[in-house]
Amino acid sequence: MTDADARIAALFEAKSPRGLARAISRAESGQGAALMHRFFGRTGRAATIGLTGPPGVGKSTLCSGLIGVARAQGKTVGIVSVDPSSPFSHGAILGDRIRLGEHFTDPDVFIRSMASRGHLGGLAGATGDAVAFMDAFGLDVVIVETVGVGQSEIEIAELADTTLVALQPGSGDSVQLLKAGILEIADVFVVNKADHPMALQLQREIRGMMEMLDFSGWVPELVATQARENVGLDRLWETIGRHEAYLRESGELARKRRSAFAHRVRALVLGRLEARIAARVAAVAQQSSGDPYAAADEIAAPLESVLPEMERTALPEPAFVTASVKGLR
Ligand SMILES: Nc1nc2c(ncn2[C@@H]2O[C@H](COP(=O)(O)OP(=O)(O)OP(=O)(O)O)[C@@H](O)[C@H]2O)c(=O)[nH]1
Ligand SMILES: [Mg+2]
Repeated sequence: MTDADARIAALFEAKSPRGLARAISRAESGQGAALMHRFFGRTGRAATIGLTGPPGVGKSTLCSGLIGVARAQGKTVGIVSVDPSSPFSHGAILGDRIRLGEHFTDPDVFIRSMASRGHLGGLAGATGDAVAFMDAFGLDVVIVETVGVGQSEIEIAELADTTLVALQPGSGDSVQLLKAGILEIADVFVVNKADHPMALQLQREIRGMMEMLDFSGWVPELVATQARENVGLDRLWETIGRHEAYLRESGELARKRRSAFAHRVRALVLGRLEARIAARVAAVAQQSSGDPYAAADEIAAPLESVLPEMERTALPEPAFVTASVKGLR
């Protein structure tokens, strides 16, 4: 452990939020390994909640509401707000400062905005580390907010115990949801902006789509909220609590966390390999006159000889996918 890490670790031990903030910064710059070795053993206590949904649906406002409910119960809260599309997060930080207003000055609420692009292991790397450090620090609840733009919401479902998918009425074709694979990852659907005239219609559409699926175990619940007016947040919190209880009682929690662990390991390993082969891929692509398979062989064959026992096996089904389309299986 370097001197810098030792100083951070001492602050962290002393429960200083600066220690936590710096540990996350180390992880963001790809240098969090030593601190993670030190503190990972303390993780596993926090309830982790992923909150995803399209831009502007009200995720930050919902976060603010959930913080309010959790704080009223005396729980400490960590928020990781991820912008998966940008290497910079200044805009996101300013936006969240407005939405999360009062909570910014609460010493029992720790808020961190981060960009995830370009970090080792992508979202799973940087965000996963931030969640783990908050958990090890002793925060009771950790919420990860991320804009749903393709892969990011799937990643959140891999990492969090409970995944909330927020949707807003009147935003268009519900078939988009099906195609985006969002139905399969939601433990709880949040129809926010329930004051909107199309809100009931959206709830009907979600229920209609759920009828086309078979669920093994937990059946996603639907909660309508008006985050800006603080309506429905208690119910949402109760629903999250029910899902957590279900995970614990069914033994699903342990399975899910093992799967999350594997996901992070895979992302870190692939991230390291990617960094090492990037230059070679570019060089081979420049020179190659053959097809992509031949070019890939040129790079991968030496690696495969180092990992001789590596067999082609099907990737395991992620633990968070518990729904299947009726009639397909
Ligand atoms: N009408 C209505 N507006 C709401 C409600 N909840 C939030 N809003 C508004 O929706 C806008 C977006 O809210 P945010 O909480 O920033 O949404 P977000 O999903 O975090 O947005 P990004 O992080 O930019 O993707 C704000 O103007 C909120 O005041 C609600 O229940 N009803
Ligand atoms: Mg937001």
